[in-house]
Amino acid sequence: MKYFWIACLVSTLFLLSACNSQQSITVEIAGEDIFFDVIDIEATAGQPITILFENKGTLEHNLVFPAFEVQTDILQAGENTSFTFTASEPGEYIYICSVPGHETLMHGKLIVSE
Ligand SMILES: [Cu+2]
Repeated sequence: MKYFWIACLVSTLFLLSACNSQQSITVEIAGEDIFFDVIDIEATAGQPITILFENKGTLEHNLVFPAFEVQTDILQAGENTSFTFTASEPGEYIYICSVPGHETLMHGKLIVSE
């Protein structure tokens, strides 16, 4: 009988965690010369988003979400970094490389649904 209650507790906890839509996502994005290898990210509102950014090019690159005022430092070739933020409102948000001259080719879009 003791195991029955333990099994109930474990399955309840499992179901609760499975129902949690706020589980974080992690997205790996590489900066190349000169484009991002990922140009579409999908998330739900309130979901923490971790960006793992690596500069796989030979030029300097960074990654900026202007709407959230989050950005990486400008990375040299081979460097990587990460940051986490949350988009609380549904919408479409661009991300860019803000190194002068790169934005027109280096941009992507985060789509946040309800
Ligand atoms: Cu760049």
